[in-house]
Amino acid sequence: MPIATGSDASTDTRLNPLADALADLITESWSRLPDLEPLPIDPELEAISGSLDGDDLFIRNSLRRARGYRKMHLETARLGAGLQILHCVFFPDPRHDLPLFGADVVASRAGVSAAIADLSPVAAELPAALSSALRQRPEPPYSQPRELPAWGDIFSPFVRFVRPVGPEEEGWFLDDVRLFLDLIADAVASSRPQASDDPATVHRYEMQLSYCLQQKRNDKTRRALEKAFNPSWADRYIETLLFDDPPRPA
Ligand code: BLA
Repeated sequence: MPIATGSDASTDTRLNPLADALADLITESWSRLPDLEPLPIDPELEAISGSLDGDDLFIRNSLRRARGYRKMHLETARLGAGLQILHCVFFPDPRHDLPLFGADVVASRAGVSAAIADLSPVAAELPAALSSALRQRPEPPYSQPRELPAWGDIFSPFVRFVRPVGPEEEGWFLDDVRLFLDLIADAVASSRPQASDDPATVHRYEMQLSYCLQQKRNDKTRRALEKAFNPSWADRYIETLLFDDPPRPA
């Protein structure tokens, strides 16, 4: 299977309209965060393209950091056989009492099968200001809510996990994500770091580590990557880019 990486990789990288709209929302949102900076990324992982069983295959990865967030990762991918993925995680700096933000959209030729987004806690609960804002959000009547898998105990009670049907429900999901991102922007604006050795910082670091460990139990991600590439490539990608263990706060 021919695979090109880095600057050799070029292909049509548009995705399903919901995934494209979310990618735009996320990049607009992170570009407004204070102290935004690019994070270095292995050129071999930044852009990957090739073909799989005659289908286009590509992955685009962007990495940023900002005040309060040590790593913000957006991936858009097409992994053959019509499988299209948007994957995003904002990993907080554990010195800040800020939630993880995660989103995943999986689409095939049959449409979007999974759209999930959450502000996930790194303490026993989300900060009170976030919970109270989220308790007041609209509850759109999605026709196909989905059940979380067992490893999904890392998500908050406000997680949205649906199979959105049609443009109206996709619009609701975009509104849900917009609210999550706006709440993050507000929380960043007023957040002040605690010391690296503060017990609250250490606990948030441990919670983030366990978030990564639980995400690595999602066999569906691993299998999709193994099929498009191979098991050892998939393992390296998951361990070094998607859910690498957070560095200890120092
Ligand atoms: C499900 N994720 C899936 C599925 C696939 C992928 C193929 C099955 C689709 C379905 O159940 O309808 C594949 N997701 C990928 C791949 C990447 C990816 C290859 O992100 C590559 C980067 N997953 C995440 C994040 C969240 C997440 C950040 O990476 C949530 C914040 C959630 N994906 C998630 C969940 C499921 C899923 C909860 C459903 C799992 C299940 O039902 O067992």
